[in-house]
Amino acid sequence: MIKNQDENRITLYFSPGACSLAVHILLEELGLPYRLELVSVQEGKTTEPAFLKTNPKGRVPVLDLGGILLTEAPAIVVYLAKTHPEARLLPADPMDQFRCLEWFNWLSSTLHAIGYGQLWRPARFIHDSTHFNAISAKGRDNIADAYRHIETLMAGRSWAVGDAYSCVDPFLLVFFLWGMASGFAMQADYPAWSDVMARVL
Ligand SMILES: N[C@@H](CCC(=O)N[C@@H](CS)C(=O)NCC(=O)O)C(=O)O
Repeated sequence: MIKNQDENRITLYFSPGACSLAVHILLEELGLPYRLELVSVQEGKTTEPAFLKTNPKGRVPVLDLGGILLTEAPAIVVYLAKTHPEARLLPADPMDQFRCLEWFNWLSSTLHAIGYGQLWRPARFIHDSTHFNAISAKGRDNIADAYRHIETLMAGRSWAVGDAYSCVDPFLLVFFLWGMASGFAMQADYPAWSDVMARVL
């Protein structure tokens, strides 16, 4: 049994603009009752002892399912998709389901943890602060490489996976919005991706 029996007790720990946005979108789409717990990344709240008791990894999102805690955005969105099959947030075709996992793994690791980690959190990669700018610059290049790849994958598509909206699409929106916030020319340089994201919005 994976379905939470008490959907009135869902709490999303989130930070505005963070990857928790993908979970937030899906909770809204599913029409589930939930409460929000703000843990501002900008204000360093994810590193405070009170929150580390909830998630020792010091990251949002966390979904509290009435006492059962789930972390990692891809795990949470797949949980929501699997426990609400009527919403068809995961494709029916098994190969397309693996395609979703392929997207999640690559977005979380290569783009999020490495690319954006280097750009925004160079201190995670080296102690010597004199190299921070160089690491951030390399992060920007890595993000641009990943964005080019996303654009290639999006060419001629309406949605990221298969022929319908899936839980991958709002996750991709997070990285699209981060691109806008980081000065990438999203519409001009990534028109196919922009079209899919306009559909998501
Ligand atoms: N692998 C995690 C990454 C979560 C993550 O890095 N969240 C960021 C916000 S997008 C965060 O909480 N950062 C807090 C910090 O860096 O202190 C996931 O996919 O949920």
